[in-house]
Amino acid sequence: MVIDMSKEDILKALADAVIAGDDDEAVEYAQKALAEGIDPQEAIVDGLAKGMAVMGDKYERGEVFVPHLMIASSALYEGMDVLTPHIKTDATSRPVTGVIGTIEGDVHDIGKNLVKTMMAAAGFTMIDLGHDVPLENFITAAKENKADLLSVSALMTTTMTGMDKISEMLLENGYRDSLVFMVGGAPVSPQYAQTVGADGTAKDAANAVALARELTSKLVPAEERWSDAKLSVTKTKYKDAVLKKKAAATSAGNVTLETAKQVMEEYNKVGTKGTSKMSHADRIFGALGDKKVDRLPVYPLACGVTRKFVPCTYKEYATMPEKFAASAEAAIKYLDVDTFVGLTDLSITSTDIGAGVTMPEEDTPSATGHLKDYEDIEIPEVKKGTRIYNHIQAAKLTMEKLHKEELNAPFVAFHEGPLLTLTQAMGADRVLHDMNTNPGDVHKALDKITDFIDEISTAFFDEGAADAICVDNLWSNNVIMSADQYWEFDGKYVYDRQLPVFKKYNAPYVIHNCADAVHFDIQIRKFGTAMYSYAYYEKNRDKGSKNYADLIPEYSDICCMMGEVDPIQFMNNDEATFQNIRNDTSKLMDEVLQTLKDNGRQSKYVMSTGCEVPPEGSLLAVKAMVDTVKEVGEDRYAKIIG
Ligand code: B12
Repeated sequence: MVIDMSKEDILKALADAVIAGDDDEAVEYAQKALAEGIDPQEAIVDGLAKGMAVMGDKYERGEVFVPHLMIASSALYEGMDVLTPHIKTDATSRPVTGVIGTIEGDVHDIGKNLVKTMMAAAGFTMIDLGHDVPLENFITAAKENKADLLSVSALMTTTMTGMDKISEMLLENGYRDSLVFMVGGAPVSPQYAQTVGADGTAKDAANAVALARELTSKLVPAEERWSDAKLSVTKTKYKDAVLKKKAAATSAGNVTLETAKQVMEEYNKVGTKGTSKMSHADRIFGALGDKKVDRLPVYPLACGVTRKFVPCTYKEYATMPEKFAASAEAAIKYLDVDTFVGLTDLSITSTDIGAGVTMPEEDTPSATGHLKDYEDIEIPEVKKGTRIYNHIQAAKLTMEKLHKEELNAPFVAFHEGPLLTLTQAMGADRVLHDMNTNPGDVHKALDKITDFIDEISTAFFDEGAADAICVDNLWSNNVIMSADQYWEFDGKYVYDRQLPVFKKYNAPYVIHNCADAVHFDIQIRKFGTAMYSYAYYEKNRDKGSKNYADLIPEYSDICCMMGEVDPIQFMNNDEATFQNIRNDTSKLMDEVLQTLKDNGRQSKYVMSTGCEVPPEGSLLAVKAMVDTVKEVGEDRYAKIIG
């Protein structure tokens, strides 16, 4: 019961409720504010939002993590739900109205949610369209709400191109001058924002709010901007610009298929480049064991992209064992890579425990239909009818093909780890939130899921379906959670329950993690991981993103690292890109070899990309990387390692 509080006390209590993430208190003090006649707008801005700002600052300093922000934002919204209906609005003083969403084909929504929350805390009315939003929905929602601001988020190079289409639709419909158009997400640069004709971008939520405030403050009243007359003038004004955009977008062709054909043609004419002194298997296992090799092994994570050698669709690659195996075989044959990692998508295990999956014909399947309750999780047996069973059959077939004498390449099977499976099944925002508010249920679910994961690894081993298994333990990301929290909700399940299975089969533990600032001490040192596929983000170096120069000295006594050429550039199919890839690969190889030498190692590194090459990427670009290692690798190896 709250009584006798000054206005300042109530505002402070509202801020504290958000900081503590206490939904009930946020509601209670919001009601108290109304009862005491405090202006609801003031209660939001000087109360709730102040609390959110404190949490935002702590997040920037690395003192709290994404789950804490989510809990704080839940309290913020509870309080706002009470206060917002009481805000007096007229046409001229209405709060900034923003539409936000993550673009079609993209399920990443953590960053988008943070931007939405911070904007709401700044007093904006935010209409959230969610993730995987069809492009036209952005346009319709903007018009229906006479929006001041349209904020579009994308986390993948493959989906960010939708921003240009949204821009085109804004011009075409005559809406462009009626709102501020902002784009954002990790791959979006200020240059890209400019190219698509957006008004701006920001690297994080706090900067997004500042920019949105500045840009929307210059707008004339909504009724004026969205009047039919204004829209019709704008439509005419941009007629030429629309035609130009449409012309530029005319079919770029199927890059993956075209480049696959070219690589095959070259192979049929001249075979593969270079002479090999060692087999693929000897080279990969050599690097794993730090033995002397002829050159460093190479494998850009060209998983689904090699389906175009078959050719087959991504859906077929992800669901039909013979297509999957044929893609792997073709990768070794035509590209001459040293291994194949059997990644199709990250939603196999979550589909099997009951979640929904979207399966586009030519893109990576994604987990979309989340379960309602943790109790809805049903662990199946690894048998016919499950996606993982199918995946194991695909792996068995691949083993037969890759072990043929002329190829002799090791196959690395791939499956999701415990926390990744759970976040895919329930939704990441839900799980990250519940880790703090409802940890018991999260642990119960993880407990069940770990049994399933262990059963899967066991089945791969028993069936002889892999030379090694790579587990995606994605959530070890120090922006998203602390080392302690990672340990509690993923690490200890891996350590106590998964690793004994790998030990039983005397198999190396291999991890793939494309996050930006990983808790390597747990994932490598504590787990005793034998091989680690990592991504490096130069711009997040200050936040803890690490490269070969950090990782080899620290972990090469136990672990063979595998990274870090940026896979995003493989989307482009032009000579300048190939040259960049050649330069990056060559430079990385020299520096890695020198660092290995300086640390008394002989070969513990695989030249790779930090994450998989996008499904629509260029196979000529992949070939440029592989050929560079093959052409100069032996010489450099001999020169530096001896
Ligand atoms: C977590 C994660 C996932 C989770 C997402 C869960 C969720 N609900 O969001 C899951 C496991 C589902 C996932 C799936 C996949 N992922 Co993922 N994932 C990541 C990861 C590790 C972190 C992203 C994140 O949440 N960061 C933390 C938040 C706080 O930061 P943020 O999103 O950048 O947002 C901030 C800013 O960008 C900005 N911002 C964001 N939006 C906006 C909007 C506006 C208007 C403005 C102004 C600013 C702004 O403000 C935000 C807050 O400060 C990234 C790697 C990375 N470091 O980015 C890969 C990454 C994005 N994923 C990647 C890939 C490839 C995939 C998959 C295809 C993997 C697969 N084979 O299945 C699938 C995609 C499925 C699909 N169709 O979408 C690649 C994308 C590569 C590419 N082609 O561009 C990345 C970059 C990893 C890599 N190194 O290659 N992933």
